[in-house]
Amino acid sequence: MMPAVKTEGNGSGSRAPVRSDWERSEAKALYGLPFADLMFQAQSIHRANFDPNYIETASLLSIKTGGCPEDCGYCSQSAHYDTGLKATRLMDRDDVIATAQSAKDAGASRFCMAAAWRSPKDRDLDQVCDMIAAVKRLGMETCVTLGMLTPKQAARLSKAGLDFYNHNIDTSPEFYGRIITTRTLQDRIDTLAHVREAGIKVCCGGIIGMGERAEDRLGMLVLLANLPNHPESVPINLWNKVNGVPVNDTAERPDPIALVRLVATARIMMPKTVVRLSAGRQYMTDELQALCFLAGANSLFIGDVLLTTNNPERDRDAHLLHRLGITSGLG
Ligand code: SAM
Ligand code: DTB
Ligand code: SF4
Repeated sequence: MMPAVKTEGNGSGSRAPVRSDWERSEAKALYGLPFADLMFQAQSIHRANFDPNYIETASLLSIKTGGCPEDCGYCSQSAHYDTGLKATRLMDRDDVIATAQSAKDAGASRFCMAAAWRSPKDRDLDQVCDMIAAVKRLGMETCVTLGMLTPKQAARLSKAGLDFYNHNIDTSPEFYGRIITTRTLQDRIDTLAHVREAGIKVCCGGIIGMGERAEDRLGMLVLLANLPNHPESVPINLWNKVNGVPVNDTAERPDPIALVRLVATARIMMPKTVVRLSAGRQYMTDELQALCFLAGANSLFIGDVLLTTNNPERDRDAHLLHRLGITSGLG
């Protein structure tokens, strides 16, 4: 029997199947194809759905840093570990707006505001809603990541004009419990459903390089691709080293070719999703990033810092994209 497919137009006349019934064996078979065959499939799908010579640029700001009650074993902001990070209060709205304007001037089209909360308190949400409305007035797309949300909170964010909510599944169902114990994968899936229900676009991905197996990375992609709707945006983060967190004991930098294979597999499984090469780009050569773009990655975080860790400098990114003939907010 043929698998269930949803077919969606993409505005370019080409129609690609969007499936939500991926088996892990199928993901493995794609991932294990001879490299040239995998890349050809990924590129064909990429070109049918996106301009292959354009990359989206987003900028991040930590609006409330550190002191987080969750125990995510990779994170500099968890209060469970001594990472040397100083916790801060929620930033002032005017400082956030000024930073968003600078990000826009530097070439970002989306501004992502992140807070180290398990979930927002209602009075915090008032302030974040204000920030969202103000950033939108600058003409930028907005994204926030605030932890778990109730349906009511998601509706409030939607009303404030929020475009995207970032909430990652982080890893495979099997590996998840080795990394986080204070909230379950199901908690995260519930929040994603509330975000969807409120009409906000979903940004959801995960991290590699924490000591998981290739099988876990594929399990993460299968989980993402089998959500009731594919996330509009999938960030793939390479773990950015942070001293003092448990992931240091297991972390292993993935083989660069394995990263390219993973991006290509994500592109094939989620043909209309924007795949963001997120944290960890400072460990990647220009050539590796170029291969990831060929495999279907079409979004980047720009700016010298992510939340608490480093990102490649703007000039390096601008030079790389220029050499590749890729247009973006960087010029
Ligand atoms: N506290 C909120 C939450 O976890 O939902 C939002 C902020 S949290 C920093 C957003 C995501 O950043 C995490 O889910 C994780 O995937 C990613 N992240 C955090 N620390 C990271 C690191 N050191 N390297 C790579 N990605 C990281
Ligand atoms: C995501 O997947 N990556 C971003 C964003 N969502 C919020 C965060 C990366 C954080 C890297 C570690 C840090 O700078 O603290
Ligand atoms: Fe808190 Fe988010 Fe860091 Fe987890 S990833 S410790 S929830 S800030």
